[in-house]
Amino acid sequence: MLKNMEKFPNDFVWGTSTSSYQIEGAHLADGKGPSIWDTFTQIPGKVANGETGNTAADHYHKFKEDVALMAQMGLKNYHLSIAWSRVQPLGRGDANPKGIQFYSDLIDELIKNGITPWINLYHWDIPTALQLETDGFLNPDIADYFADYAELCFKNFGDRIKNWMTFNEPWVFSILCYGHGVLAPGRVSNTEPYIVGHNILRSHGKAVDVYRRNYQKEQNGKIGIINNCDWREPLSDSVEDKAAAQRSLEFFLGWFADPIYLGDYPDIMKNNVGDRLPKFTEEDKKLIKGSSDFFGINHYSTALAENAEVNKKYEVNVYDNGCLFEDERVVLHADPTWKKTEMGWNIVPEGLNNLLHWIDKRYDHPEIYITENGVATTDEIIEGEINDQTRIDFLKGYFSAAHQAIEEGVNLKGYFVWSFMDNFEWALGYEKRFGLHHIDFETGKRTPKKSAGWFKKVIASNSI
Ligand code: PNW
Repeated sequence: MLKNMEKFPNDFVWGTSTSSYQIEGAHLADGKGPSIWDTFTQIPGKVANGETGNTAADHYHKFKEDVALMAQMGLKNYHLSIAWSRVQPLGRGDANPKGIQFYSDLIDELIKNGITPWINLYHWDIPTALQLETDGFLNPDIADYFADYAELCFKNFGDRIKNWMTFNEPWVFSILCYGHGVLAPGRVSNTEPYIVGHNILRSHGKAVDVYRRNYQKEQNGKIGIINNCDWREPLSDSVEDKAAAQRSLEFFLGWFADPIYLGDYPDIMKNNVGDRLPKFTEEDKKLIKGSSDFFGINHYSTALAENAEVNKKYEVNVYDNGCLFEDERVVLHADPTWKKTEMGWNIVPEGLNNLLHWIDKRYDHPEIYITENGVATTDEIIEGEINDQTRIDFLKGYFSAAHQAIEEGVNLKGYFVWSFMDNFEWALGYEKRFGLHHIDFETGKRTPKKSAGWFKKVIASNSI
């Protein structure tokens, strides 16, 4: 027998993930306000081939067809995000009844098909009006606006939602959106990422407080946040490189998870970032510490970490997942034997196992959900079929690493594959396909890939 068939625990949650701007389209339909992605995609040069999410996979109009495809593959859990500007077009003030109706109908359709919705409130698409009028996440007042928006969602959907997530990947929204400027709103700064990150944590804390005080008891759900982190292996056995790997993990994940689980930013960040790292007030700390019922983690890759000599110039590739290089002082490398995905990301399944253990130890054995993991592949339709064996192999490797972590005692409760369907891959447009379902972006036609059939069997047998 193979390693006892790699059976997962009976209550293990298998699911898939998507996000609003990447799939919905209908960008100004039925009273929706523009978000910063609607604005950003209009700036020439920001997105590959000048593409936009104006139509995307047109999920807004095709959601029933999509839910039917989910049911067809035996999916029991689906993680989606709500577009803030669809339910509250200006980011504050009046709600948009048609936007609320859309998500309400989608939730009902999922439940009717035996699929549990997991809802993330923010996947990088703040309403443009709020951004322009208040500076969005640079302004501390965002915590109040976000908590109001969150409450609107708890009120309207909370009777049917048991799993809430406040933010997807604060690290990306801080570093790639405000540090390197490759994603909306495209700002480049070495100060703003820390302010934005700080205000995300404060907004998260406030929204969780509203939920816990006014809704959690009655609605009987859980609430948390989704962080992302790749694994860091030291480049060599030297003390310096080992410290570099640890430092890199603290800058990547510790930045957001330490305040929530340990009460403040990692010391290494306070040291290296100095005055540019904001400080929490006692009131902030009270709201943030202990504010996650589970640990959501998105994981895609691994890199080797080398200690950087201060003042030496290095090439920094943003999609290599560096932080702000001069603060982190780590240079990333790849082992030449590693295979890479279409994104250029290293495929290293044991990195997931290592990361899960790191989280387990540092944050005292939390309940963990992998809220995203997946791979971009070149998918060709041949006689109506898409044989994405590379995706299956990738997922097999990572599922197996997750299984090993569970056997070794990590409290991993679930795994969501990114993504249910091909979608708008941000600055890279439509070329990078992460879906278990192929989308023809010209016609809107959906085709399950071979990996969808394979994942169906994993779900049904609860084993790899
Ligand atoms: C995640 N990085 O983004 C997002 O949550 C998804 O919206 C996205 O489609 C998916 O991963 C695939 O890219 C990331 O550079 C983007 O480290 C960039 C990085 C990580 C995650």
